[in-house]
Amino acid sequence: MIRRTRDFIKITNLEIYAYHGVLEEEKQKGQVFFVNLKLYIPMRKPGLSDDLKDAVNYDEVCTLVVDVFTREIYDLIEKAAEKTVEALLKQFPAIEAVKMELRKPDAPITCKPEDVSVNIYREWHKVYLSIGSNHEQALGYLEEACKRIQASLYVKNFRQSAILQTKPYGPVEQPDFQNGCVSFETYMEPEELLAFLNQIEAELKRERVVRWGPRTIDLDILFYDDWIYNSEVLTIPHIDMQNRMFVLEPLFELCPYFRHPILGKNVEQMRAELMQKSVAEE
Ligand code: A4P
Ligand code: MG
Repeated sequence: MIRRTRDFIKITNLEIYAYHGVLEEEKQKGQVFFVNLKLYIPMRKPGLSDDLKDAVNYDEVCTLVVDVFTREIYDLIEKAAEKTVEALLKQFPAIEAVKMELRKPDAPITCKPEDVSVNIYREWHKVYLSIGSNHEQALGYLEEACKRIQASLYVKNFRQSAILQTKPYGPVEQPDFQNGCVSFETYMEPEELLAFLNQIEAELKRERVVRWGPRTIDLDILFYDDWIYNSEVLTIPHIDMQNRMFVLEPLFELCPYFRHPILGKNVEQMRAELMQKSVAEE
């Protein structure tokens, strides 16, 4: 179970005059918005040290919110809220998650509710990927893929395992692979992350000629926090990771004690079991 802090800073009704809205009139005349924020930040350390450098400065938080909120004009308050939260998560690494309510009390609507607001919650998720290539320039492709992942605005704390040369797994005869694992934090949603990785694969001109066949780059999602996620396009944890030494070996370097949320075994145990199995089969 991934545990996040329950400590938070609360900012109530920060009033900002801005020009977001679908109607031309809203863009011209502007109106008042109110921002409510809950910033989830572990506060034990500043609580003990009494030192501002251990804390998130809420004056800086408010200044950033006003700046982001007034720098550009958006049709939707959903977008204005998203941009604000993204800036906070990026600018203040100590923030683990943000809850934001954006109120637009004078929204031009026919019936007159007391208030209208959008409410969003965003948090950093810990992700593990398997990366592999068996192209002639495998190492170059892996390096380039890692660079592109790290360059994303939505990624922080990127780590990479050693790259290992591995024998091809599966029924197709093909050259050896170079495999590794990476971990990072992101607030991309699972399918958004998949689309982001697919785009990197496409940009690196992956040739999908034969299933399991030679490829320039393959980026598979192993874990996304401790989520169990199943859809038509995505299965998390990766469906076959426990049977692949080329996954478990580099993953062991990054997170030996991370527990598979379905199998209930950590990476060290899965790796040991697979080793025993392959010895028994020899
Ligand atoms: N998909 C579902 N779940 C996931 C997930 N957790 N992460 C879907 C990523 N993708 C996921 O995969 C096909 C579709 O799976 C994706 O479009 C996505 O919607 P793909 O990577 O696009 O196609 P593929 O790689 O040709 O097929 P497949 O079945 O994913 O192959 P694998 O399982 O990736 O195996 N031997 C060694 N030593 N090292 C290797 O790296 N790799 C493979 C490929 C075979 N043998 C290998 C290695
Ligand atoms: Mg794949």
